[in-house]
Amino acid sequence: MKKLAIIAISLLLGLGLEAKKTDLVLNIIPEPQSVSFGKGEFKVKGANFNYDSFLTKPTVEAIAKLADDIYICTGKVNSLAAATGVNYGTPIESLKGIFFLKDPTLAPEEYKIEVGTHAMKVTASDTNGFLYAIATFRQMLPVDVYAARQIKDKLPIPCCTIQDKPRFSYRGLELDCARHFYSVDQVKRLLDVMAMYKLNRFHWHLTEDQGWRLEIKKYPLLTEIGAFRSGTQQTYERGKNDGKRYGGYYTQEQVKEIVEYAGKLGIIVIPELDLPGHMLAAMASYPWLGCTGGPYQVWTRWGVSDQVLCVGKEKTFEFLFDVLDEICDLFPSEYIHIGGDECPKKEWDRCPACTAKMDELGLVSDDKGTRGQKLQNYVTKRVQDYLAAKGRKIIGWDEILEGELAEGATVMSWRGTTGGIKAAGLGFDVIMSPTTYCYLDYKQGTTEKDELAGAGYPKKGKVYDAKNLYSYEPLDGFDDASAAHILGVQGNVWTEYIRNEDQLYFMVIPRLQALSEVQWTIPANRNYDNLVRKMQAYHFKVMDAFGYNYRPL
Ligand code: TNX
Repeated sequence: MKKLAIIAISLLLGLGLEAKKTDLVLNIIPEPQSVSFGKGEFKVKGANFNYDSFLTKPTVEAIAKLADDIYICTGKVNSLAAATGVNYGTPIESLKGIFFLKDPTLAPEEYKIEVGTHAMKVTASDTNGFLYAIATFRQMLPVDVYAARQIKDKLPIPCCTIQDKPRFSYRGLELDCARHFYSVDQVKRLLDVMAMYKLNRFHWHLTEDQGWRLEIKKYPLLTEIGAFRSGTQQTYERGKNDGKRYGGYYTQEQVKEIVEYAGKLGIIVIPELDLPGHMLAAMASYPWLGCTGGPYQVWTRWGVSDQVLCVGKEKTFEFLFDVLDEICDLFPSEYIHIGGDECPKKEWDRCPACTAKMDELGLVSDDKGTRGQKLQNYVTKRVQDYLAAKGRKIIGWDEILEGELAEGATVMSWRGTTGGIKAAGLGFDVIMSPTTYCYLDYKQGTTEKDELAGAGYPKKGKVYDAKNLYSYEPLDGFDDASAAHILGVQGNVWTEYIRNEDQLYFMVIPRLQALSEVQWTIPANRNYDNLVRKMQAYHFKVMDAFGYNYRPL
């Protein structure tokens, strides 16, 4: 009898242990580089937070925010204090509480989390490393912590060691705030969700044919006139618009606020001044910027305009340099995006000033490129040199590669991957953002909602959903030498058909999470089914808690 009882008890215990084992799944997105589990768990509720004196202010602020959120959730204070007498080398066995300690031997953005039964030890060498450790830490806590809902739980975290670092250093998302305008608070909300998934570059598309969104003190008409259009194309029909005035812009103060906000989240804001095409809003404000002198109108339709900047006139360059001066004062980013995409050369070919410029420069059409393309090369080079003198580098869409591109430029490959492969082969750094995978404005399916918010461009039948994005392998097609030039991957959110936040997040989530694993996770750890599981088990609930819309999987 006794024997039987013992067998039964051990069986039960055994089953219990089995159940515990299957509990040991984390829901972290992007999937970390390595996770190994130990025995037991650490209880976060009421644990003291300690940080060493080497941490930066944003790191300490992020730690304090985490402690606050846990307090709201558990009702028990997690005191915050300077750690004394310990450093990153102190073994976890001799720690009690939660420790944030700088480990200078770790790479930029790398972090490590050790969880023992009595302590958690978090180490990194820089601010971003700690921010990512904290992002991961949060994802090991119940969704309620995000929602700041009281749960009176002990908040157990399984004992484990996580070692993590990004695969690519440039992990971007672009938002087009020109086709549709997003307020300061709305931009901040996007930055928040980017930070949750360890993205670190916000490419801010601020100027377009359909609207100029950045206050420039020297040229006030850019926002007085250029920030507003008289109507908006609402369907896929080019000729029709709703006839309603639409617009908005960011003051320089607001821009500073966003740059600072992003900085605290570990995100660098890269502004885009799209030139010499996509400039109608500026030309409507200052008609002398165009070849014919106008009049021009802020565009009410989508597509590519033949009307582009007149680059035969010096005055146009004065304008560009003045604008870039103000941009450089506002954005500390080393990289400035200068666009360069979709610039038809028709007007240049019949403009006296532009043709005179081509002659003066001795430009001839040959197998390297047309005269027009070479004129664009000249524009790119002048802008590049101007920015270089200010210590800045340029990024341009892959059209800047046509003709001849000067050393030091970074190419953003959007028309598939060929531009990126060619550029890297020539020794240029590249950021991969191919339409085939990374265009978050492309339709994810065939429901009515997909129709409403999705761009009309992609071929019928092709579905650009999270699964398609997830299948993207950025190194495909690159040889080893060229692969070293890939700085990273970016998702683009063009907003011709994305008119509000609801549609925005329907398009962005869960493709953003899929993108984050393409950018961060090593291929061996990528698994789409696991991403779906993590989304269902945890992340959609997080999105609900924060009120982000999404497209269910
Ligand atoms: C192409 S991507 C564009 C954008 C459009 C987008 C729509 C790029 C450099 N240019 O102006 O918004 O397609 O998907």
